Amino acid sequence: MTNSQSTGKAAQSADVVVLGAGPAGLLAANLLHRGGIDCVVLERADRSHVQTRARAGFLVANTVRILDRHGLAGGLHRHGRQHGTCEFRTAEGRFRLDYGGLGRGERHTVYPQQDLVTDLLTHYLEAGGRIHFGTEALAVHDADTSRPSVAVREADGRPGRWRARYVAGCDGRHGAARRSLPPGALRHRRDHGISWLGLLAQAPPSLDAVGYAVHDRGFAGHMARTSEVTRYYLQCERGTAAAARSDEHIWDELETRMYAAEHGPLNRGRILHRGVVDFESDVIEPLRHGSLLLAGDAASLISPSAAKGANLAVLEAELLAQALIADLAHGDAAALERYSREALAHIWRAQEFSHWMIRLLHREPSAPEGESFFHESLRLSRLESLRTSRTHQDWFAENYTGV
Ligand code: RFL
Repeated sequence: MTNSQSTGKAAQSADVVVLGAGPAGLLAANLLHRGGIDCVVLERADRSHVQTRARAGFLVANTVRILDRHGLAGGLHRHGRQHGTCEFRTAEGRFRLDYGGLGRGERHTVYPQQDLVTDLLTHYLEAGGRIHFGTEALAVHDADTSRPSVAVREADGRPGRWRARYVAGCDGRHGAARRSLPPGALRHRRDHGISWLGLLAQAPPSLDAVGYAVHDRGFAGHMARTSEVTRYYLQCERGTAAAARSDEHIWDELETRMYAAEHGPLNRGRILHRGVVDFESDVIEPLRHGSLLLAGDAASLISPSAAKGANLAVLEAELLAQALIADLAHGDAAALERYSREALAHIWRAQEFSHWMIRLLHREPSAPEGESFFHESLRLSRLESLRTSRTHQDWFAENYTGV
């Protein structure tokens, strides 16, 4: 389709059209609007869906610094909780790492993603920012020109079109930005062959640490969200339906894998939400395709094993907004190329650590018959090194709390 095809409605316009109102899109829009750039956010979902979608919770220190720099961290300082300990459990016993006192001495702030999104949205609207909910981007056209456009389905179901100078693709892994990439765009992809059943439970945390349990039956994880809500993870077979197990069966399985008999029972409660995450990672390269730029999950998908996705989204959104402002307001035409290079360096660092965590926490799923003992022994040795080596612990802490 080309620009000239009629949609039956006059095209609307903005210098930057931002696709998606997740952490990446909303932070970019806040900074662009503040930088005097005419921008609009197009979001497929309605406002209440965006503000209640529970996903991430662990924010690294650099994310807090970025939000602080722009006066957007009020909510997380008021309600977020500092977190600096994780506990590894195995059949051999358990050990704790006070990572807040290791490496660079940085901690996590636990603050639910939906609250961060709500804060970013509130700031944006109060500053007079434009956003259209219920507006689905269908495709980005003419990204190889300086006058791209976005075909949309508007909230009333009618087709529409937005013209722009740049399109910021922050619409996640299934968004229109990825679908509109030119044929030459590279997608470096890895399927780890591992899946987690992610659970959100109406139950107080059961330990004052992130819990990582390595068990013969598979991985189990515990992460506090608030004083009343805890996230749990259970490794599951690929293709498992999220609803397949009863709440009771899930709690029994969590207690088995977290060695509750040895280390104490879990606080049980109603399971509020469950969803299966297949561990797939990918990186789109480059992140600039003419007038279309990618950030957040649209740029790179990262498994939740190291809790990096939302943190990368925030980092990339700041870099992208700064590059767009440099280009549009100051004529620095090279800024967007620099954005792609710089963001990719951060993405690959996070991918490497996330991949390392996957290998630490799971049996090697593709180990050929006869090699599983070898892989398993390497994994236990890796854990033992983490338990005993201060150098290894510092390396872990630096990567765990960084992006
Ligand atoms: P989002 O948050 O997916 O937002 C994209 C937005 O785009 C909209 N959209 C469209 N809008 C218009 N037109 C279209 N065609 C559209 N298609 C989609 C969507 O409705 C949505 O509003 O992407 P963004 O901004 O890049 O942010 C990425 C993060 O959300 C993601 O990486 C994290 O949630 C990953 N993640 C975690 N990251 C962390 O840093 N720390 C954590 O503790 C953490 N825990 C997690 C996680 C992800 C999880 N799941 C569900 C995969 C835990 C889980 C279970």
